[in-house]
Amino acid sequence: MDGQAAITAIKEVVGDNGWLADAADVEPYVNEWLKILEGTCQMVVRPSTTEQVAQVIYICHNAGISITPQGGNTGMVGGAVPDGGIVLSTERLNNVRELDADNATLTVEAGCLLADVQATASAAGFLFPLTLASEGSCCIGGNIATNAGGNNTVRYGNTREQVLGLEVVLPDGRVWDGLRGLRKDNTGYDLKQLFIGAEGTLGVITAAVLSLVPAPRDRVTAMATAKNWEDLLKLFRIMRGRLSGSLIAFEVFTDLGMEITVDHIDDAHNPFTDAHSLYSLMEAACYDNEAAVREAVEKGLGEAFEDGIVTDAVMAESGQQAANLWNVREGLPEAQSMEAMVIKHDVSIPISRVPEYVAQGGSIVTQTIPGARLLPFGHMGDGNLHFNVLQPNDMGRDAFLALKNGINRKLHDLAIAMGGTFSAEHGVGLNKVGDLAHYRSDVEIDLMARVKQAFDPANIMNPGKVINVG
Ligand code: FAD
Ligand code: 2HG
Ligand code: ZN
Repeated sequence: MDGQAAITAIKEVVGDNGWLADAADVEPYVNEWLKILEGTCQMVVRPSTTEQVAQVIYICHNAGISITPQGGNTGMVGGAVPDGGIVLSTERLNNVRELDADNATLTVEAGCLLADVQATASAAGFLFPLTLASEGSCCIGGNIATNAGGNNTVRYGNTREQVLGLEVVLPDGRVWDGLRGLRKDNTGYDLKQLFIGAEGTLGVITAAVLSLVPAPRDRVTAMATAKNWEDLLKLFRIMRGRLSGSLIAFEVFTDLGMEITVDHIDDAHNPFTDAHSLYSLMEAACYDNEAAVREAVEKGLGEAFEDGIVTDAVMAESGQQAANLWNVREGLPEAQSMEAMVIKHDVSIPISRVPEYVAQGGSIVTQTIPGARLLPFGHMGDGNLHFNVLQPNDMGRDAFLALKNGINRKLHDLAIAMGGTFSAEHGVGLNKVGDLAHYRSDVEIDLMARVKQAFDPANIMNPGKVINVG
């Protein structure tokens, strides 16, 4: 089938509501929200059933048309930005298929918004623990494809830990039905793990069985301030020691983060009157005895205060106050984009080395881009820092972005030298293909390339992302 006949056939499969080709309609699907990468595609295809996805991919396979899977297009590394071919949007694949309360599982289609997955779990007395600032616009299929991390990794792990089964359309159009809701299943290779975090390079995830946990009866949320990163680490150790599995989030950010978020985000307010260098936002879940968890948080903060580790602290007294504290943290990604052009980093290092990374990384930034504003923040409880660099006020966009590869390499080298990684939770996508090739061993690259070739020998599934083959 030639290219034009294939496009016509795809339109017939999905019907009139299932495709977009006008430039204005296609625009939100080809450009990323960070406004750096701009892509192109022949058409956006929006199938509404797994069977339609399979037929579309079968046609593409036969005609050699490349496919860029896309959920909410909120990714940070350009993985959903197309370079020709079709964008396969999952936005109409958004049914909840089953909630099995006794099994504590939820089976959903890939295009369900993460916020809707959370709400469905919550309505049944469960928690779906994946929590990110983009939850109102990202899709569960995108979360699985990127193995998203977010704010609760310290307690519940990443997306991978929440997935029990998958349904996937393979690059040749076959459907793999792996929708098993089992906690034990040692039957050969665990295929679903290959698709989780593959960023759409091995197939299109169409549905998933998610593992749920009981909803906490209550939460204790507090924000504390500190003078330096060593003290933040000490505070984390105190809270982890007192709360153990009840500690579900330990997030951090700097004074610059507080300043720009309060400036740009309507619902974000600084709960402190004095100026502080560093902030930590912590949350503990209460399953049984709310008073005991609250007391543990109070005692931890009291101990840290007496030892001069924290300089001030507030504890939320209501759900609304807790939400207010979270608004500051959750507003950070958007506030940065409103403030300046940002060169982002998503490194992970052993938690013990976070202060050292910030000190050495800070010197690198100062030397490499004089005048740049450094904004390290993120998920200190799991060792994942967004070591972001904001455009200097007196430097133009293009001049700043020209420095991106150089600063990336230096900060990634530093993370690797400390036993860390260059991508903790955002993935490789398009932006970090060179990093993967540079930092991963020949053995790893060889194995990854062979996995890609085994699943997608024609290289039509999100080509050019994660790993370059052929
Ligand atoms: P997209 O951006 O549409 O796609 C991401 C990748 O997955 C692409 O490679 C795409 O091809 C592939 N893909 C999408 N759907 C499928 C599918 N059904 N089958 C196969 N492949 C598919 N990430 C974190 O890890 N932690 C955070 O705390 C976090 N916070 C964020 C906050 C904001 C404000 C924003 C904008 C983003 C944030 N992200 C975070 C980044 C992003 O990874 C997540 O938002 C989310 O996991 C991406 O989901 P999506 O549906 O938007 O995927
Ligand atoms: C977060 O933790 C996201 O808020 C976004 O991962 C990070 O803006 C960023 O760089
Ligand atoms: Zn993050």
